[in-house]
Amino acid sequence: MPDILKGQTASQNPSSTQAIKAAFKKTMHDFIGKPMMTATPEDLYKALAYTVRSLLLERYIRSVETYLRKDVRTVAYFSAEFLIGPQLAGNMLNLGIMPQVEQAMEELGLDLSTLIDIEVEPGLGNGGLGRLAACYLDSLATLRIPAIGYGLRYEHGMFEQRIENGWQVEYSDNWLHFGNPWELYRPEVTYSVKFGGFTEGYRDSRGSYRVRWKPGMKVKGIAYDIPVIGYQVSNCVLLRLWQAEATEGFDFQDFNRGDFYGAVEQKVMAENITKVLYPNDNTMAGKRLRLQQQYFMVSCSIQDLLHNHLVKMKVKLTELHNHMAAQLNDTHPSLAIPEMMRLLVDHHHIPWEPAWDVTRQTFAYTNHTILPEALEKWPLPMFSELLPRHIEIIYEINRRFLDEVRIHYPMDTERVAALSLIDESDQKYVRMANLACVGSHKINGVSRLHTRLLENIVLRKCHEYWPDKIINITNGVTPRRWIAVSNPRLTELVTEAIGDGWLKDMERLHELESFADDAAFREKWHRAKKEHKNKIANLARKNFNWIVDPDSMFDVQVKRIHEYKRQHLNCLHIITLYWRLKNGIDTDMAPRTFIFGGKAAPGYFMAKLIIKFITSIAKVINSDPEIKNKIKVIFRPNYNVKIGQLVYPLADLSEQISLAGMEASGTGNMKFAMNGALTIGTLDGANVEIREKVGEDNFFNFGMTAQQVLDLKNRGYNPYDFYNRNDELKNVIALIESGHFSHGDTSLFKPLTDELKFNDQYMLLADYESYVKCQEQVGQAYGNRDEWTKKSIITAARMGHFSSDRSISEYAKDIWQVEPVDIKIGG
Ligand code: 26W
Repeated sequence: MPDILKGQTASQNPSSTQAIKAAFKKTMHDFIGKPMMTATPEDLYKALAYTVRSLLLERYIRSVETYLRKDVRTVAYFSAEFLIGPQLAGNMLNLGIMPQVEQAMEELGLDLSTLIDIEVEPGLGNGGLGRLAACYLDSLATLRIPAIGYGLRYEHGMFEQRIENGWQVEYSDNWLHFGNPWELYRPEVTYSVKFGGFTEGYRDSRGSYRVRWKPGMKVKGIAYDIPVIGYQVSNCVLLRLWQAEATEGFDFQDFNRGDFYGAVEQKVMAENITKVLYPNDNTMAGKRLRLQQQYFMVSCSIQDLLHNHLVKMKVKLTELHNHMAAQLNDTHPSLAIPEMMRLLVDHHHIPWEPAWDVTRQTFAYTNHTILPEALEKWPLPMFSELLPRHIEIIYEINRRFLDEVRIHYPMDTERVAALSLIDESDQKYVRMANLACVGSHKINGVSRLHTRLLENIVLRKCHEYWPDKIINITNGVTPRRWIAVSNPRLTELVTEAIGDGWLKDMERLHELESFADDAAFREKWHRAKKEHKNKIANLARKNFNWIVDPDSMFDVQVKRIHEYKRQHLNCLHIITLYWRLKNGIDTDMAPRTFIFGGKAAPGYFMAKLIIKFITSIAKVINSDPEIKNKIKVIFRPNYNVKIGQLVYPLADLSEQISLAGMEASGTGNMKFAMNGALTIGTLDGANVEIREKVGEDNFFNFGMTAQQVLDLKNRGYNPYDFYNRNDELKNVIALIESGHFSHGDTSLFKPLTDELKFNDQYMLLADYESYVKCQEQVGQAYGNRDEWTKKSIITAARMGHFSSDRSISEYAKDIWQVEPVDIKIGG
């Protein structure tokens, strides 16, 4: 027997150290095909990934078998983004093999954490919405709910951000360069997707009138499957991502005619569809390719669903809603509704009414934003040209719906116009949110405040028409990735204190509360954070040559850069402190390190200027000898899931300072707090509920409430009044205007200061004073280390509610009506 196979037969248990070691060697041999001595770090990572994947697949295959055999009710989660992050560590944790793998690697002379670090993450999402989808897959699997996530396999994910001369510069992301060991290529799972052309009516053999779509172009969608395993269960869910390919390699007729370029043109066009993720977060661009992406994803997915139910499970399509539930992650996949109607009516010849009943009972829609610029609407001419059959179906849905509305509200043309799927106020548009609302049986917001704003403002008319349709399900995040994987020190400490049940039942973190009064425990808690800060400070020095003091307070704001999130309010505070120190005020302040991270949409001028602003004040302040290291400002480039895992555990203070009423929920706020950071925040999104849970004493609240924001807007907001009234604010803005942070250039930040003084859409000046005062309280509180640690422990202990397991249980009960299914392994 070859040497590499020996260990494997010696051990019965495939998860034992010896078996893992043997499997690793065999993978090196079979899949990498190199002797260990010539293996690159990527080779070693990949060999381990395949080794772990093989254990995963055993459970995945058993899950699929069970689901098919039992014909279980399944959830289909539709999302244009799945920001799953690196897979290796999470998979090992959920499989419960971390210690054995570590040991096995050690015996092979390899360091596990170095291997984990090599993984390139798939950046298949922008921010909150994409990451939420990923947390939900982890919870679906952990709660043993049969599920499939449908999305797109973008060849280039979120761009890589570099900072050059203080500005953001975008580089294309090439996450597939070394291959993706977690995915299974499924060329046999392929569907054809049509675009353009025209429709025509005809009579079928029974004389019924039908419509047929003659497309102008066809594209192939190919499945790539990524199994996702739950924590300490054998259940797996599937993430199925579609990639676009040309129907033929290229057109041989063109080729033979000598038109080499024409021959590949179609291929290039088709394959463009899944080329790149649109890097816009909360802004609608109205680009044709984006609409193509959305339809491509939805068409492949619905065809796949119908195929699986009809062919594999022999379900009658009029019964489909009894066998599955489909969730739309925002409106990006809402074309699923007319696509389902098209397939049921045109292809399966189901009459309109029953088809509509099935469709509506199948879909539910989650709204993630109330920013008007993010609400998707497609210009009618573009939409009709690309999807001629779908526009007819949408018109038919609309006609029937509005007839119904007119019966309930005769003569109320304003209401009819507001509910219509077509915006006719100026140029015509298809309104995707209205489509999603009409075609769904439930609509949910993502925090209590957000849901209330949906009911009262954004979807008011819809709420009046269907008073029971809108519900709230507050977001959550998975404690497996965001505590256990990111923060092993804290995890160990918590587990030592209360056992390991909390990772599956996060409410059990409450048991930690009594430890807040235990001085020895507080010391350990403080040390866990401190050690992490030390480690990152060392890394920062090594990798970026940044000098940071681990004894200073780490004050962190990481998230997409957007005016409504108000990173520049944070900057105004930093400059206030700087101004005070320069003027001999507050010289005994506790030292602070301000850490920023986040990407700006490439076309969003103000957001990019905010990045330049942060890096510019960093440059001036960090090198000012008078500041004596009291303040350090750092912008960590290329913020992503991996960096998030490093950052959440090290924060002392979490900045959640959006203008109240703007942030639908926020999920970073949860990740910080469950790692023991205290929050400074407005009463926005889920902050409201976090504060309620952790207690007012453990949350630094400032600023206007959403109601006060509305009232002030209604009274007429004039930022200049606030500017005039506050001398310190005037000094701060004058300092920026003087060119102090821009080498004397007084024009660089003028767009920023002018916006604040004369328009201030996100009301920074109105909240400035309250923010600065609140920060003073934070500073004082940090001075009392023991009290701070107590608050930190209590905060983490009370965050159980924000586990995505709780969110998913609510979806399962209130929307999907699905039950857990047991998967048995090895028997
Ligand atoms: C059409 C362009 C576009 C792209 C992305 C519009 C809207 C989006 C997303 C909905 C933006 C997003 O990620 N929203 C965030 O969703 C999170 C998960 O629910 C919330 O926690 C955040 O508050 C919300 O901004």
